[in-house]
Amino acid sequence: MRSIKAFVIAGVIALSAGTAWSADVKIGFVVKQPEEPWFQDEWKFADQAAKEKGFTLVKIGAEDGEKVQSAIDNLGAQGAQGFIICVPDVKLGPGIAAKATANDLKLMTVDDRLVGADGKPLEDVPHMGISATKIGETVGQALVDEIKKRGWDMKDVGAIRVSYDQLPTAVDRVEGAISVLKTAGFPAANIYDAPQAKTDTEAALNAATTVLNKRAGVKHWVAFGLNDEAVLGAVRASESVGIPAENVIGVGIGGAESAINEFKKPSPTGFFGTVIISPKRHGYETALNMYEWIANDKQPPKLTLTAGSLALRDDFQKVRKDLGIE
Ligand code: FCA
Repeated sequence: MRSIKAFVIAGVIALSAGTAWSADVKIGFVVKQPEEPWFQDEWKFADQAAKEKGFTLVKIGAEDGEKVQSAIDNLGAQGAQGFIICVPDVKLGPGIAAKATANDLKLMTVDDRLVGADGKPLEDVPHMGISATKIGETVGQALVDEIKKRGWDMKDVGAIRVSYDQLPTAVDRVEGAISVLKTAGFPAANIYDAPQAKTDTEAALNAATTVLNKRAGVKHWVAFGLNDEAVLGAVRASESVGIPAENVIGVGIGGAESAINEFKKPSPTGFFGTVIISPKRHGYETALNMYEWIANDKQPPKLTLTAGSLALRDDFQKVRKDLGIE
């Protein structure tokens, strides 16, 4: 009798320890630009994973290296077991990895992959990013198709490469676009670099305005960059210098609210299309991977690259529907 009772009690303790465990899991989700719709969406989907699995998600915006450092210490102090991060600067890689280890936190990156002192990716840190070159090529192809459709002579077209070359995924994206443009006969000399100081619309607007002012004689323009914000900046710049919308073809990457709002405007702007990428995979799946790692010791894949789908002003609703997005 006694032993049965002891057995039952032991069972109850084991059970309650098991249920307490998932509630004890705390995961950080740190992003470099919390105001950007893409990151808002990532957080939204990470929250969904937290709700489903019953863990706590701590969302932190960290726009610079110092904020990243204090975010990690903060997560450590509140007893989190791991975090997912999209860093403001990939060169912070070794410092972030060291700080995570010091705080006994598991580390995964999303969107932007950490690099070491040699500029090579930190391959031990599990990462989910977009298939940047391929998605850039999709952008380039969309531009080429539309240039042809409008009957523009490529030698009369200028291309704004809104660039952020300190970020490898940004380089891969724009170079993907450029390779397709060049193969289609677009003159390399007509591609103008517009380096942005930050990856937001305002910085892109400033960078593109400089290019447009220098090349005031160019009639037709195409624009591409790291994300929708970059291309929106270039489109806003073209408007501010008085270039009619029909003379501009901008194709972004993202497909979040900033792009959708643009498509919904009653008269078309130069923002012609976007390659829709998946905040659900980047938010929900990374959070779930981290949870499995902490709770069940299941290692996340070292590298996952997600795909994109081209959506134009005319068909974005259908593309979103096909992708299962509202
Ligand atoms: C980078 C960009 C974001 C988004 C993400 C997938 O972090 O800055 O806008 O495109 O990659």
